[in-house]
Amino acid sequence: MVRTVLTFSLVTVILLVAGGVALSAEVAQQQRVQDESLVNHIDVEAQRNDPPQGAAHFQDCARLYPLLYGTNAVQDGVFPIKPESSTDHFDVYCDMTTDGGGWTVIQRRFDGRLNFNRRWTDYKNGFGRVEGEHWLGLDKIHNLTSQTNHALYVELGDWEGNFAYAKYDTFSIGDESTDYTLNIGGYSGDAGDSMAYSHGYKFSATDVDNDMAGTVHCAQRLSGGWWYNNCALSVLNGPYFQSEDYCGTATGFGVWWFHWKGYYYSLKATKMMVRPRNLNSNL
Ligand SMILES: [Ca+2]
Repeated sequence: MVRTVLTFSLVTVILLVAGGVALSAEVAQQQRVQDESLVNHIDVEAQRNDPPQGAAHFQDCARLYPLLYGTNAVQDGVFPIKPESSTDHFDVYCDMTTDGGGWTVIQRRFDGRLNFNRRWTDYKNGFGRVEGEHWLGLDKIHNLTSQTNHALYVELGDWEGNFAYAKYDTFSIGDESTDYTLNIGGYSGDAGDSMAYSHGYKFSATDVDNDMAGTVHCAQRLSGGWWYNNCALSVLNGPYFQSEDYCGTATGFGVWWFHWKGYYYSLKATKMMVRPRNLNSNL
């Protein structure tokens, strides 16, 4: 933790020296954004109606973190970003408090209000609102993770108030021509490694069967888009069950992570988020 703080301090100093006037403008802009959002989210419509004209957007939440840190404004929330390979900026939810912060959230569930049993196009483009339950979208995840080496942090919550995590030092997905093939490795954490089984496999959705199960359409059977092998050891986009509903169903449906709670425990909360891998280690 101390190392992380020191790292971000160093980054802040470097940015302050290098950024000059441009940074001051960004500080003013971001401070305005912060002032408008004393709770943990920003009015997305207001953001869309009032984009920072001519302002250089940060590529992701990790690049934004030093600015917030330098202005004592570190908090989770919605911010516009623009990855290098993106033609336009878009809003994301930034987790600035978990494991050193700087995480760009790509998936989040916590109350079951959003249906994840969706077609390819929805998973490609994203759905939900970034301040709530959402899937950021495969194209955006590809854009975020294709420029530099990225890490993935998966946070899981059960119905008893416990949390577990799985962190991967390697995470990226190919573009649509590869069917968003998953590249994942370098596990650490206390949830167990339930995504290695999906490494190297394509994404499937309810209308696209790219899995390795010849007679089964895994995304249809498990009701959620994912990187299916001969189905999976984790399905974080499956149907959401309230706590009173999942017990005893024993169907294998739900939002589950095999190595933590098995196939028959549908989780209360999930969060998947990405960050450049070298953020902490190379400075
Ligand atoms: Ca199949």
